[in-house]
Amino acid sequence: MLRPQDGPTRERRRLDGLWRFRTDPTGEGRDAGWWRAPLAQSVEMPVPASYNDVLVDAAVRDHVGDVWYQTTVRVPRGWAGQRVVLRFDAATHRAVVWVGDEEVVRHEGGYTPFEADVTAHVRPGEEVRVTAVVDNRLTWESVPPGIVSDGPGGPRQDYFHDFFNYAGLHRPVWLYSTPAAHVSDVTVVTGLSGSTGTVDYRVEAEGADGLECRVVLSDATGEEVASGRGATGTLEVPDVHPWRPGEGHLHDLRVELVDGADVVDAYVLPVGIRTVEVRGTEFLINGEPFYFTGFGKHEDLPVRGKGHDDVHLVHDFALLDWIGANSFRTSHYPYAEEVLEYADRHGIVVIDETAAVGQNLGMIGGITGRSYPPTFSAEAIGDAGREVHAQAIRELVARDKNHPCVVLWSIANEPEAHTDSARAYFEPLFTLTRDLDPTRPVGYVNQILASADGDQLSQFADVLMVNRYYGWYTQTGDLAAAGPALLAELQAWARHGKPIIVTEYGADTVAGLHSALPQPWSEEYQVEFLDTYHRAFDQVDAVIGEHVWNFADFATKAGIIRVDGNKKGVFTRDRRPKAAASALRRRWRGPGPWR
Ligand code: GCB
Repeated sequence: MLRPQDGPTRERRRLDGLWRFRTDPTGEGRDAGWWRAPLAQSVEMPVPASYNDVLVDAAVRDHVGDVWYQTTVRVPRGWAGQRVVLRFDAATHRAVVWVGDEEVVRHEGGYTPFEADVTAHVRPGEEVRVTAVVDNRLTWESVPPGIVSDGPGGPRQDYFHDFFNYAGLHRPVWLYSTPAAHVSDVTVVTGLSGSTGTVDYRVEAEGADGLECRVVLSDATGEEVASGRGATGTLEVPDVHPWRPGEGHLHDLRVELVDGADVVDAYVLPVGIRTVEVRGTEFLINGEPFYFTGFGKHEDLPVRGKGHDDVHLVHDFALLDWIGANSFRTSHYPYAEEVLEYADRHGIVVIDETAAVGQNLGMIGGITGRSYPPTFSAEAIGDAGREVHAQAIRELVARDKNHPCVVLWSIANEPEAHTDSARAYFEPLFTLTRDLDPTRPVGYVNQILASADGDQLSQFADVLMVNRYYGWYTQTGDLAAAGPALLAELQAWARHGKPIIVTEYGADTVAGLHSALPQPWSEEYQVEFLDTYHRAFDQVDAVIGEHVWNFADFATKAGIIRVDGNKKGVFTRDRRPKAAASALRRRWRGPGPWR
């Protein structure tokens, strides 16, 4: 699905701002038809933002079920004769949307966009009411999963992942126009052969019978470097300037549908020409070994929750640059497209993850002492849940396939991985991901219950991604024991003959808590903890990446092992560095294999 853009044949309008908002604790709005009139008893709610922390109201913060958003928009007069589309970049976790009195689209999944052709429901020059009901419930048939139960105070949401269940309209909402005959999708695959770059392109169009497709590739200076005709083809770029880590060099692919000399529709796609390949235990970008330094992140901010914000977008990337990080993982869901576009432009490498987190009920049962059904079973995540997961993968690849920054798909974080049922669940999902995108490696993120010998999913993965917490959840406070245990495990994984990225390692740390003898929770302990891990990584050739958990402190649900959220950030939630930040900066900006 193409991002809306302004151009000679297209225009877009952001519907962000203050919308009418109302929680619907009894779920009456769908029966009562709340979309048919101005939303009664509403308050004002900013879009984009999570709604949870904006108002000072526990009933909103901990709400379970539907909330309603509504705005009124005037469709530009100049769009007469154009196709008009309404697009939500995200609605967490599912939504139904009406324009005026008509339902126009419904969507499952909180982190990928959806849109509707609303031409028939709007009149250029006139106002129209846009209403969305957004449901935040997590069930066995959602990604991520959860359980809703009845409590004395109303429904309660339980879930198995370690970040707060923020919900709402987290990303921009757009109204945009295209011609009736329009470019509906573009796919590019890039290659390098010596100093020549190649761009295989495929254009899809709607209503374009009789029109010709023309493409022009230009360099950053705007100079044309290649061109082609037809909906598919290969462009060759001699003396190419590739996209590479640390240097987000982009070309522009201008796609046009033409009728003789008339350009009926035009769409411009930024293209980074680069290759990605796994060879033995190496991860190659443009044929050169790449070592990942960086973090697992979150979209998480005070008050805004998961609401996208350009100020923090730029600031987080500035901190990544300051510390010497060359990459991050979109733990544990697809991030806003603005984030990937920024990474494209700045040469930051991304591991792109689905929202499949918390699919490990054995582990959760071990932590909480509660008993759950087997994870991948008819009583928990069954066929319907897997289909939702498959659809989440389809939508992720469809959205992000053209981003040069994305070099690796992660189809799940820490699922159960040591059982036959896990293998049966995941094997088709690996196949699906490869079918959708044969050009990028695929992996999943492993948790310690599935050891190097017991894991049943790594056989399907191109890259091994492992999260480890020796010295925190086990050997707590005992780094002398943690180091050797970690090293032994990494050596065992290395026997698989695949590259290993340690996608999480970290210790909760209270900013400002100091201790001469490094004690858990102190800044000194976090520094020593990371050092211990780095010494082990440096002894295992197959380790080709280190992502600290986490970039910044983040909100979680209430729990006895969390004090005001997860404190494993190298930066606080308001992005102040802990002592570990300078230590990481010395390592990552020093002369390691990563530079
Ligand atoms: C993990 C999870 C991550 C948690 C982290 C922790 O393994 O992948 O979501 O936040 O551990 O801090 O416990």
